[in-house]
Order: sequence, then structure tokens, then C-alpha cells
Amino acid sequence: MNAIAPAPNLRGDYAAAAPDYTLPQRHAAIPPADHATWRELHRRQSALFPRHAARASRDGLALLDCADGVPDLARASAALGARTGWSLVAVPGLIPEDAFFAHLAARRFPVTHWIRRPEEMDYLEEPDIFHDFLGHVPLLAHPDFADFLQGYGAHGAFAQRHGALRPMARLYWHMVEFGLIREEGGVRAYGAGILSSAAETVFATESAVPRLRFDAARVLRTEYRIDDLQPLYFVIEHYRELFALLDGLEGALLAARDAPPIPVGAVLPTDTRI
Ligand code: HBI
Ligand code: FE
Repeated sequence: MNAIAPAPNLRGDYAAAAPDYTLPQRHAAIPPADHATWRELHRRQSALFPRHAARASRDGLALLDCADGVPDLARASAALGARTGWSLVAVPGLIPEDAFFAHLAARRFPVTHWIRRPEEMDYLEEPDIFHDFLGHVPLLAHPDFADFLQGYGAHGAFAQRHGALRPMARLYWHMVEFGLIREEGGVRAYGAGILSSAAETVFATESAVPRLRFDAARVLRTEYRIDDLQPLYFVIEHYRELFALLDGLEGALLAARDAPPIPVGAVLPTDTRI
């Protein structure tokens, strides 16, 4: 049991969770109103996918077939497992880094079990099941991204031991939450923070906001803000670029830990705009 939440003011029931912070989803007990909230959120976001979402996100969403209501994590795990070996576990919300990294390293993605209230359709501070599932889970069906995220989790203990959690969190933020990819038709979104927000899905892909060529060392030093649209985005060409950075990640984490941070939104002379 975890009597103490990782941070105050989180709404999940942390006392009901196991030591690894998982709890039963109890899908059959989800109230009809929550299913209605899901259907509305899914309807609005999936309408933006054909034009703005990366092909891997669109393919993954099709595989998950989840328009009808809050997804059953066991059913989604079966579909995902057959593709890439990932499974989903229910958690009360944000969990401590060590538990989060351990799940990723075991190819388990923690999904918050509750959904936002109707007055929070456009924005809430904590991740809910809509963000975690519709934003993150589709990409787990892509083999290269799936392998990257496991490897990322496997480096968590190193980052923690060496005081490099900031660069580790920046990598997750810029590339897992707010990453873009260049495809035939233009720049598309695959990041979960983008794809779970209608406003940011359009803003990140169509506005004049700086979109910069991905550079791992640069990303590891780049500060971010959590309370507004991002002031810049990084663009990959292929998910293999993320997998490839795992090779030198330990050295890169230490270098980024010891280098001055790059301020939020700064564009440098060495950056390449896409
Ligand atoms: N817990 N459920 C959940 N989801 C996250 O995205 C998450 C987390 N705990 C820690 C965490 N993210 C961050 O520290 C990342 O930077 C790794
Ligand atoms: Fe997220």
C-alpha cells in the first residue's frame, strides 16, 4: 500500500495501489458518464488525426479500436502484446520516477485509470486515461518506438543514481510528449501531449512556431514549460533516431547534467529549422 501520494493534490486513490503503484482497472464498474466523456474526447481528437497525426499514431489508434468508450486495458494489452509485446497497467495517476521507469523497462505502460470531468475537456494538469491512452498507447504499436521506450526506462536507474533526472525528463518531454516527425505530406505529431490536445495538435503542426531538427544533446539540455503550448518542437525523421540515441545515453546524460541548460523556447544559431 502507498499511503503517501508522490505529490499532494493528485486526485487518484494512491492508498488502493500495490507497491508498484498498479491497481485493478475495474472496467465493468466505469460509470456511463465517463464513457460519454471518452466518446466525446475521442470523436474530437480522432477527427484531427488524418491531417495532423503521424502515420504510426493513426495506425496504432486503428488497431486499438476504442471509439465506443473508456478502453478496457486488458483488451488493449492483448492487441498491443501481439504487435510489440507491450502491455498496459492501471495506475492512480503520476507515480514516482523509479516505479515509472521500472514499468517502462518491463514493457508495461502505466495508464491512469480515471477520466477528466466534463468541465476539463480542453485542459487538465494531471494525465488522465484520455491523455495516457489516446496520446501514448498508439505509438507502442510501432516496433522502433516500442523498443526506444523500453530502453529509455532501462536507463532510469542510472539517471537517478547520477543526478541526471532533469535531462532524462527533458528527453521524455520533448520527444515522447511533444515530438514531431517529418513524413511525406509534411510535419506530423506523434507526441502524446500534442495528440491529446485539440489546440496543440493544430498549433504544433500548422503555426509558425519553431520546429527544429532533432539533436539529442540539444534536447537533453532544453528546459520546458508545462503550463502552456510549447514555444518550440523537435522533429525526427524516423523513430529509429530515438532508438539510436540509447547507445550513448549514459554519457549524454552526464554531459547534459553538467552543461548549462538551454532556456525555454530559445532558438540557437546552430539549430536547423524544419
Ligand atoms: N507517472 N503515470 C505517470 N506518467 C508519467 O508520464 C510519468 C510518471 N512519473 C514520472 C514521470 N512521468 C516523469 O518523471 C518523466 O519525466 C519520466
Ligand atoms: Fe504523457
